[in-house]
Amino acid sequence: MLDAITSSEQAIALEDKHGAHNYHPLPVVLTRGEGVYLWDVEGKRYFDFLSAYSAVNQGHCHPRIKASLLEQAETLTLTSRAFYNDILGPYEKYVTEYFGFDRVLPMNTGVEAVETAIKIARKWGHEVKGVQESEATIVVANNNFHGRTTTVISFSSDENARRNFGPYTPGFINIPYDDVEALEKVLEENPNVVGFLIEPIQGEAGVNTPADDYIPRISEACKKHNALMIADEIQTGIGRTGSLLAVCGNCSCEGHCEKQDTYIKPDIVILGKALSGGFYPVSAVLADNPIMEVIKPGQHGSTFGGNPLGAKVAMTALEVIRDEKLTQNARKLGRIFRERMESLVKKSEWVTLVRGKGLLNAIVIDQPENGDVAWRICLALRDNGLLAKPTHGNIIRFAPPLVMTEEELHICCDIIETTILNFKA
Ligand code: IF1
Repeated sequence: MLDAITSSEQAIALEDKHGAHNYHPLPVVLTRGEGVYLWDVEGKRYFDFLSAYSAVNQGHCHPRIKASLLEQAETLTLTSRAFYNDILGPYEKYVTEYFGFDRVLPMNTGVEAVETAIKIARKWGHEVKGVQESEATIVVANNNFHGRTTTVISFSSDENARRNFGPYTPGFINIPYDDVEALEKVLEENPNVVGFLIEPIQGEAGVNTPADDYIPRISEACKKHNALMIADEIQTGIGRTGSLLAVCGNCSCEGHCEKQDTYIKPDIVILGKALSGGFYPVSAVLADNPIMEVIKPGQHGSTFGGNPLGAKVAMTALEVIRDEKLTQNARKLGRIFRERMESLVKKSEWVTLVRGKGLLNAIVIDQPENGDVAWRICLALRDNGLLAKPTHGNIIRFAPPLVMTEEELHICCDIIETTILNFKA
């Protein structure tokens, strides 16, 4: 029988005793979510400013996605890909048209989709580009975050995520982020480079936002050297940054926006998180025929990938983004949020900088190395009814669900401002 939780302490104690200690959560125990709100087990209400790391762009327990999940759960949940099902095909048509690619390869978690993209790029390199077997090399950026598998942590620069998990997977070259010259150099020197795996904005690194021309210039460099541009849009994609994909640049049209001149089309796009609105792990790799066709039957797959429950949920989650104009809302509210934070930077001794795009933003806290000011500000924000989490010690990421209203956003900015202006070290 499941223990009934009656207090935060009890829930925290149970996790502490029986769970692996692979996380250090902010002490708050949540029991319910609706839209932009979360409630803890004591009944206190919070504004969610993390959105489960951008997985609930559509807001918690979105009624349309919930209805879709319940309906499909009563009909058919899993067949494996040994047989066809009647939801996968319609979903594949929908998601490829939505993002403007020929084909999709459905997976479950984000990192599985990253692994899938790496496998596709390597196979393409060996079979199409003509790189000698086992020589395919993928370029990645320093301070990347692409997930937790042994291959993906092999090219992480986060020692905590990497140390003692070796031996590491070879075949990756790290270069500085937001440095086109470094990419051009590595492409010129290494004919075995088959792809450049990149986050259009580095989430884990603290919403590290590159120069405006970074994305178009890396796309050009990849084209010139016949290497695939692989965009990890797991965190930045699906409306979060005020465009459907962060690589869409300054366009906030409702679908894929190939017709816009600001749109850079990567060779491979990786999606996860908000693809299901937080209901279910659904991820996807998108590419056009000349690339995706290197994968033949039996060469890649997953028991749950492409299951009818996930496919149905994903289709509805994407419809919600479009129908509720959440991309456009993220763009509008993001501008207001950064304006409000800019004014806080001027008023507060603690906040030195705000950066980001759409509703993926962060403030930088002026604190000494190994200080705990940002952590304690997050505890104070929690006490004042707003949940956010520090990253890299002194950076606080702010990423509310995209269903927030302008009025709610101002209330949240008031909470952040009051909390920080009243904060004492
Ligand atoms: C954790 C951060 C966010 C991602 C990008 C792939 C994945 C992620 C760009 C893997 C996942 C997560 C996972 C979560 C913490 C988190 C995170 F703080 F580490 F950076 F979101 F900001 N590519 N991001 O951001 O997707 O396999 O997890 O579905 O604790 O690992 P996944």
